[in-house]
Amino acid sequence: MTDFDPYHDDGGLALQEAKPKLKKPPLYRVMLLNDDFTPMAFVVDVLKNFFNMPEEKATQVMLQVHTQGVGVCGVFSKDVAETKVYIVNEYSREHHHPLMCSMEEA
Ligand code: TYC
Repeated sequence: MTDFDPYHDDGGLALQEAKPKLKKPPLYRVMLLNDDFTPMAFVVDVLKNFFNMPEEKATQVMLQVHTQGVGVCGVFSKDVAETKVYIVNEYSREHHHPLMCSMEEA
């Protein structure tokens, strides 16, 4: 590959390759926080209905939150994460439960 190539002669100038400019967009973890009042069954329903978890997985995540204080519902693009947080918090508020959903960069 060291032979002279008349079609790709840089005339002695070293050309810097352009760096790819597009970075992958950041992802966000959506989490549920524990509290002392929201019924366990309500949390399981939230995980099933808004995060498409089957009953067993929803129960496992709910118990994780209950015992550890916080648990991950899923990882999403910023827009999707913001929407999930908003609709879960609205839904909880409408049902008079203090359940809190939040997000952080993954
Ligand atoms: N700690 C609640 C209770 O004992 C249950 C609960 C679980 C609440 C998960 C919030 O994100 C939560 N009823």
